[in-house]
Amino acid sequence: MTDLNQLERDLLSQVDAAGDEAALEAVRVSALGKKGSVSELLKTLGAMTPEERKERGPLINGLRDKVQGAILAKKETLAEAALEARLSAERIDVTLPVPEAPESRGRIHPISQVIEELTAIFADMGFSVAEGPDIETDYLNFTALNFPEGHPAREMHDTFFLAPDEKGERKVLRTHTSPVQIRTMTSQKPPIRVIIPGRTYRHDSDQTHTPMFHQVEGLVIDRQANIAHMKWILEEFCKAFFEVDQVKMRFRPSFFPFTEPSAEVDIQCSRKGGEIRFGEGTDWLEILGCGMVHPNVLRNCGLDPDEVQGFAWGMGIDRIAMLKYGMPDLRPFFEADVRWLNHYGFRPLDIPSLVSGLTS
Ligand code: 2NM
Repeated sequence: MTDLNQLERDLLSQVDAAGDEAALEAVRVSALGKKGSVSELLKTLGAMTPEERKERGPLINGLRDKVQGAILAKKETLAEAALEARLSAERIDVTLPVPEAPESRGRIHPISQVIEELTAIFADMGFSVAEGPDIETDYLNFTALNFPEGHPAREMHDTFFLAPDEKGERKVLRTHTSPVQIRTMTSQKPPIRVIIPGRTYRHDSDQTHTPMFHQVEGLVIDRQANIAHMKWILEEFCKAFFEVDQVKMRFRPSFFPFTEPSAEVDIQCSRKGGEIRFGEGTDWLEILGCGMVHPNVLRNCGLDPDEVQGFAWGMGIDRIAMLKYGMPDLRPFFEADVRWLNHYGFRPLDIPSLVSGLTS
């Protein structure tokens, strides 16, 4: 006859030794499965005499209950241990820095950022953006803009000249974005309100000049567009761009071939400890040139100066970017140094707008 005590000790120690759910299941099958040791014992009850059954029955059933209970308890312990192991394996340190996604790791160049900012400001005042080619004809870059042939101003611009085309026409790298104003005035009917941001070129290179630089020019042509309108637009622009409540501006008489009268514009600022602030202080800083469009320029574009008039202005984008973002040197702008771009660049998803803030 099977020694039930021995079998119980064996089975319970097998249950105890099971290291995982699979091992425990194997023990269960070997004891309580169809052909398991305990099941086989239960089957013997049927062939016993009533006396035998009275004695052995409770013992065998008791064994079955004990083994079943032990398996259940072990199952719970194993499940807890498995959960514990998983929790510690999947533990994360929430204080670790989150790696930036590839699409947000790039940086927007300060020039692009400033172009976006000033476009948002002028768009809010009803201006659209016009663009033109970097290589222009001598006519559009100079002649149409009232620079007389052979006038020293053409050389003053330190122009990069290109080989003449098949018609013998002299091409240049545009020295300002003004040729786009000519293109606009000849292709659109007034009222005209455009800004033209873009690359410009002059043969000039030192701490504050690079042979390629950026300008934004503006143009308004209408029946009665006048200097008061121009001063308001420029003042609103400066307040919005430099993000100050008030600016003082000074208009000094100047000369440009394409405007009459012409002015250079300074804004008041304070310089303390190498930091420039606008809207306060006693210093002046030149930031743009402007004027009423010369009647000859209007005529060159097929417009009648007795019918329409207007104003225009131009400023250096690189320079206002340096002023706004405290960048002391112009040269790294165009050196494509990723370290500089990581430091001074802007996040691609922080898009400037007057609603969300130019520099959120
Ligand atoms: C400046 C300053 C003053 C200007 C004038 C024109 C045009 F085509 F309408 F005549 N375009 N840009 C202008 C006027 C540009 O830059 C310092």
